[in-house]
Amino acid sequence: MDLKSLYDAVVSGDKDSVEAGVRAALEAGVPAGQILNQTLIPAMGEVGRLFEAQEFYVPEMLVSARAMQAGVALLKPHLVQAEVQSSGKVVIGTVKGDLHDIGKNLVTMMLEGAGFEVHDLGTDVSPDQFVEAAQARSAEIVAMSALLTTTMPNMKATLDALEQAGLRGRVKVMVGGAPLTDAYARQIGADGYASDASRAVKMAQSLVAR
Ligand code: B1M
Repeated sequence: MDLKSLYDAVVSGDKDSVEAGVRAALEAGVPAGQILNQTLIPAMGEVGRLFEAQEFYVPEMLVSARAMQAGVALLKPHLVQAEVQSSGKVVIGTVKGDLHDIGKNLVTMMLEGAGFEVHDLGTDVSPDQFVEAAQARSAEIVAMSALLTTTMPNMKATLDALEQAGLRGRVKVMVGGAPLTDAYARQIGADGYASDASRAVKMAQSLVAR
């Protein structure tokens, strides 16, 4: 299967064809990062465009997301090269009210690949849950993802909760997700923003080094 067919399989939510396409591309020697960044992620962008154009509805979006996740699972061993020494402890989650987790899962995968110990709280994570996990895990970084403009303010609520718990002195906060910008991250008082999963690794490394 060529990469165009793989792209179409993600858009149409054909999970079996996505798995077959990813396997075939890997066997043909296409680098995992290229399959992810040049095919799977742009295909999800097209799904978003179709949703906005009201050609797709939530069920279609969900089926495409599941197909994408199946493809990502096959890429994972090729993207992640575990290091022996821990680079630092990260607590990650998608903020309260938000169920999007594909990007957050990619960030988790890449951080783990760079040697970070990552505790993933999943989706719809409340400020209190972030605070409790950061305390319990002695995390150096709290990492938050948001895909909805309506849930972005919950990043600020989490920063406030960390402040109130007296953790802002020792915990760095990084944020990301499609609607976020560096300016927004600064405005809410986050320590760092990354636009994609590999930049998230560089940001986490620089936050730990600070
Ligand atoms: Co929804 N959704 N969705 N959705 N969805 C978007 C986000 C949307 C832009 C679609 C659109 O209208 N074009 C729109 C948001 C509009 C807005 O807020 N302005 C939208 C909407 C409206 C909704 C619902 C409200 C729809 C409804 O019910 N009427 C609903 C909300 C549910 C909820 O969360 N409460 C909803 C539901 C869903 C599904 C459940 C069906 C499904 C999610 C399944 C899942 O995640 N398990 C879904 C999907 C799949 C999408 C789109 C199509 C794709 C998102 C995605 O996975 N992209 C999306 C359209 C789009 O983004 N173009 C859309 C691929 C992923 C790899 O990219 O997540 O951006 P992304 O992650 C990137 C970077 O952003 C970055 O790294 C990643 C890799 O490069 N990154 C970080 C992410 N987190 C980071 C954290 C970091 C650093 C970098 O540091 C901590």
